[in-house]
Amino acid sequence: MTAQDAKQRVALITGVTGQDGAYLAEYLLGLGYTVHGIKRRSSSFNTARVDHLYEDPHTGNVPFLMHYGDMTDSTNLIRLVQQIRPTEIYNLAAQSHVAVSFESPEYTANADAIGVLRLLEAIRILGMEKETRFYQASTSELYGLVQEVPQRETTPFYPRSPYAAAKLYGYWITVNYREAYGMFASNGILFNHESPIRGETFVTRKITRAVARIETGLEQTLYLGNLDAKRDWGHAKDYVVGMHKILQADTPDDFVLATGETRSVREFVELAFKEVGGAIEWRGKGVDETGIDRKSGKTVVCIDPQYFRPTEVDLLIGDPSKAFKKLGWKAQTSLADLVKQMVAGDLEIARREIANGKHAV
Ligand code: NDP
Ligand code: GDR
Repeated sequence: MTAQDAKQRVALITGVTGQDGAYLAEYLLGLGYTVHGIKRRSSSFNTARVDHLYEDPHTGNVPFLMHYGDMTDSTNLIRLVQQIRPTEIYNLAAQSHVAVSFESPEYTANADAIGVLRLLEAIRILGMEKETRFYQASTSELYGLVQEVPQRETTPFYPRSPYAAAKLYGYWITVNYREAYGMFASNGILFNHESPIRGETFVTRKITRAVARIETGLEQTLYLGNLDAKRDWGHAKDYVVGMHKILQADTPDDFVLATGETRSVREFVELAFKEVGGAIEWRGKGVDETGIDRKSGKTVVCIDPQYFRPTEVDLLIGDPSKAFKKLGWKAQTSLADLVKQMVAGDLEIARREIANGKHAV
């Protein structure tokens, strides 16, 4: 790509205030794109992850702009696509929490399923099918109940939550618009990816945050649900590179992005405590299982059944070989390095809180 090409590239990112949106915006700006992001109206600030990218538009032509919008509002999406005329749309916006989708299934379907349709229709209504490439944030949750391991592009789907069922619609409507209208519309089937800016209620960040807070005395116990679930965890920074590659391919297609390795939640807990010199010894079984830190002799992990899900996804492990062969994409960060970065980030936050007057329990 020449510098001239890059100048004319305009990306629209939905979900720009989320983990992936922030990393992708930064990555595309680095490539010379003009990046537009959609943020939701909120009663408090919700742009912390992208504030460092912001420049005052009054100062002239700035490469990063944000607009209010919502995946549940078609008129808003049509107007934004019309104004921005993006050459690439990355649809990352979603109610992305699996457990929350059991509490808010209808809203999840509206944002995560019909929201995809709204964006695809916006492209079609505006006659931009040949002008705009479309990326859909599909997920390993589509595989759900284990049919085959490792999971690849041809593995049958079996969703296990309202979130996964909504994402299934998003996956297939993307394929359908590609086939029906010749659109460059592709799915990235991404396995779990984490980072120091991961949302605090996803299990990895919940663990690293608790480890930091226990280590600094701000908290005593980490409450978790199913410790046996296994996930293929990578670093979000690596995965946004894959999203971009998917839209630069010669033809639209669907790709698994994963590391090819899997670990249990229990193993993740052990790795995180190891970062602060701890060593977890597990005692008991089921809801009575506890984790004792040999370093302090204290019970630092307990089970709280409220975190169990009505239906669980037991084992995810992806086969990223198609993405490697066709796009040259490969996960770069090891799990050990990811855990190290996340614990270090959360220690910094905990120490800042203490410096600002928060007291240990
Ligand atoms: P986050 O939860 O961090 O971010 C989700 C983003 O979507 C936020 O910007 C959020 O806004 C926005 N959003 C939520 N609902 C709406 C709505 N109705 N209208 C407009 N924006 C909305 O998710 P991630 O960054 O981790 O994930 C990005 C995408 O990739 C999601 O679609 C997710 O389902 C999917 N995915 C994620 C994986 C992962 O492991 N991270 C793996 C596979 C797929 P706000 O900040 O205001 O809440
Ligand atoms: P997941 O991520 O459901 O895989 O979806 P999450 O981190 O929420 O759960 C992973 C596994 O950990 C178990 N678990 C707990 N989970 C949470 N959140 N909190 C707990 O206390 C807890 N205890 C155990 C869960 O039961 C589960 O098995 C993520 C999201 O980013 C989706 O948007 C994305 O599509 C998929 O990853 C791929």
